[in-house]
Parts: sequence; C-alpha cells; structure tokens
Amino acid sequence: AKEQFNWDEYLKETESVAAPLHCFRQSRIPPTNDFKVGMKLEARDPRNVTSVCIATVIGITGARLRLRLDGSDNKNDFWRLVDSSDIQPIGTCEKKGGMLQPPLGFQMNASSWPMFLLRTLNGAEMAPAAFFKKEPPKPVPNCFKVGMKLEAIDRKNPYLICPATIGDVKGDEVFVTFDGWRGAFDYWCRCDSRDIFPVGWCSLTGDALQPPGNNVSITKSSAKIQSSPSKVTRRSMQSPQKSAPVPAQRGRKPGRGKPPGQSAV
Ligand code: MLY
Repeated sequence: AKEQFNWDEYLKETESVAAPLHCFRQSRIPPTNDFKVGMKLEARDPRNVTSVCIATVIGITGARLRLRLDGSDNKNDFWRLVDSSDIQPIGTCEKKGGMLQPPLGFQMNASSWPMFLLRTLNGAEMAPAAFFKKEPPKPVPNCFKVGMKLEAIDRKNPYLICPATIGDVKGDEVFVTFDGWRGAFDYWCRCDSRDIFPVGWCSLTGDALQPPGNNVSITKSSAKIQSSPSKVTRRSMQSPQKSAPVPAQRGRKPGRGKPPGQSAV
C-alpha cells in the first residue's frame, strides 16, 4: 500500500509552520464541486484573456474543473476552481452585451465560427448557475513569511498540487518553492493568487496532493528565520548546484521513507 503524505508529520520533520488560512485568497471551507463531466460553461481563454469562450468540463479534481475550449485541441486543457472568476454560466457573456469568441487556435476556418457556436450549444448540458461559487475576497496585506508551508499548483504541470514553501516575499508577491524539486518549478506569484492553497486543502477537497520530490534537502523554516539569511543566501539555498548534499529520503527514519519515483510524472 502506498504511504500517504502526512502534513502533520512533515511539518514536524521540517520544523515548519503552515501559512495561516487568512493569508490565502481561498475560502476557509472549500466550495463544493457539483459539476459533471460533459457540462458546458463560459470561460476566459487562458491564452487570450480578453476572449470569453465556450468550454466543456473534461474532468473533475477536488474543487477544480479540467476544462477544454470548444473548437480547440486536446493539448491546451486548463484547470479552474469552481469559485474562479474566469468561469461563468452560459448566457452571461451575452447578457453583458459581449460576444462569445472562438478560442485561440480555433481548429476550423474563422468564418465557420457562428455555425460552430450554434452546433456546440445545441442540446448541450449547461452547468447550472448555482454550481458557480463566488470568488473569495483578496486578502490584504501580504502576510506570508519566508519558510511557511503551503500547497501550490505546479504551473508546468497544472493538474498537480504539491507541498511548497515560501522562499521569499516582496511587496504583494511571494516566491513559491516546491519541496524536493531543486528550484526547477519555483515561481513568483501575487499573494492573492488562486494557485496557492493552505495546508490541508487537498485533503478537504479530495484533490490529490503530490508527495514532495526527493531531490533536495528539506529546508527548516525555523533555521531560515533564526539565521535571517540575506536574499542572496536564501536564493543559493534553492539553487540546484549549491544546495547542501543530503541523505536520501530527506533524513527520514529508516522504514518510513516513500519508495522513490512516486512523484515523477
Ligand atoms: N515528472 C515530471 C514532472 C515533475 C513534477 C514536479 N512538480 C511536482 C513540482 C518532471 O520530472 O519534469
């Protein structure tokens, strides 16, 4: 049987604290996901954010929807929370006097868009308005601190939510570092990003939380805070070459480690 990732143990092992709930632009109680595969809705085109398009729910994962724009290919799926402001019921765009647009990379001749739109909506199962939840308000100010733990979307593999650590804080932005991945997936984002979640989010929503990678040392947030390293030092702790050599299994006691390779996708 696969050993489940356990935040309580992990926070102890890493002598870290979870970022407080009020730091995040996420509802304290995650929204329920009532959507069903096949339902249609309106979504902002992630590759062309001024366009509102028709999207189909391709999959459900926790409080998120896997979406594909109608008329697009299957290589550009994206994921949105059910309380994302990027999605809305069909009819919303027209009500606001807007026009539904073909997705970027519409697979047919542009002139066939009006007919395509009619056909794709004809007989479609439209997601009911009640399924769309109100986006939570922005938290102000930025209250994240270096070393705090969280769950974050891997933007290179956006279906994945992973254990992460705040690596730096600057104004309204935070540097999200992925535990055990040597910096390759780290990114800066606004503190009110919808891509970051409090510890425990996945277990509440039923989304799958990836285990940390096993490539690098754990960073003890207490150590980081106490030694108050300069920005340069902190950065170098995350860089692949300069990180200290570490025992395998991130120093876990024998027998408690995860089998290697679990997190590779
Ligand atoms: N197997 C892929 C994906 C890695 C995902 C890393 N995330 C979880 C931070 C790779 O190694 O590139």
